[in-house]
Amino acid sequence: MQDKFEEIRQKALSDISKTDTMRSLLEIKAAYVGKNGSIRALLRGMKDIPADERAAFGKIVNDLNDQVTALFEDKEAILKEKELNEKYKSQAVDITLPGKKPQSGSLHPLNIVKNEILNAFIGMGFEIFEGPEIESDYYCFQALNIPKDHPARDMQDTFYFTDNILLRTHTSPGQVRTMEIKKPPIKILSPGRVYRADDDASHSPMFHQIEGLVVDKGISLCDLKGLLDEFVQTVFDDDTKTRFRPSYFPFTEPSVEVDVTCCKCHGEGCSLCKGTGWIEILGAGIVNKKVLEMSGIDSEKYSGLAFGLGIERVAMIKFGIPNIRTLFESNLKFLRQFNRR
Ligand code: FA5
Repeated sequence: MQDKFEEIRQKALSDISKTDTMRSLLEIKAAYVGKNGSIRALLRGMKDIPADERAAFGKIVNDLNDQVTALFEDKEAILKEKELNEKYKSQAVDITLPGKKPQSGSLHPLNIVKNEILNAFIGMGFEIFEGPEIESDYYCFQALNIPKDHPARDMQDTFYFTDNILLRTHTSPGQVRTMEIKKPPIKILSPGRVYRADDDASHSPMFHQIEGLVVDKGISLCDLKGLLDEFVQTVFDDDTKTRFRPSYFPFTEPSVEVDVTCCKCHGEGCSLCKGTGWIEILGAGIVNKKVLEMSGIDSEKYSGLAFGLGIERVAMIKFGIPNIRTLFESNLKFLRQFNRR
């Protein structure tokens, strides 16, 4: 019997030493110490052993079971470590390789310029008030002293949903909507998309404006000029010059247009500035008393200044972009130039 036990022990030792995967080790383990394994079979045979030898037999079989189990545990520990080392090796990172730069997006040039403009004015105490893109005829025109059939409507032909509902042509309705709900002193900016039936190198059917409105006691053209000069100094290069031209808007009186020197020719005259050396960036003026009154502001007590500037124009001048369409084409080669990261 002793020989048989020794034979099982030796066979187990040899099987275990030949095994080099966890899976086959578990299979062999089951064949020896598992429920149907050969050592368990010995224990089951105890009933055939004479009673006086049973205790000694049981002890020997249990010892054998412990020894073989210990052999399996040792091998299991070795194989586990081997598997772990292989896993580490296959997942190892070569830290000497150069890093892979992750692709990152960046702000669109129009957003860069918009933020710069807003920040310039926010620094002067302005708040932001946004109005709707789909507007009524009343807010877009009538409340701004542009009655139906007024010739000034021709300059802002737009896209109508019905006779009275349209895509706004400018951000100036923001002036009226603010004055209706806010009492002076008022100092707001109203940025957003606007739409017109326009299309050439410097005009797009959809573009962005920022409206500015200040209403308080004693606001004059001097305040408007000082404010816009300060803005141009903050947003453009030091050598950019400003020009104020008399103009006409039904909602301001007097009205001006502000030009800055052309980015491409620096005032010499080129195709971008149509030979004038100047590019218009905004319209402005002193808020017409009729507009103040229609919006519920006492025009005897208060006066206001307003301006509306085109973000695309400012971007074209700042970055030297000759055609407005470039800003809407989603050309990555163009856009990557503005990735400041
Ligand atoms: C207006 O829209 C007035 N609401 C501005 C204003 C506000 C005047 C408050 C007085 C008081 P204008 O049509 O000139 O004005 O447009 C203002 C600016 O928008 C222009 O100077 C130009 O920079 C830009 N702009 C106008 N049309 C286009 C277009 N089709 N594409 C791109 N930019 C445009």
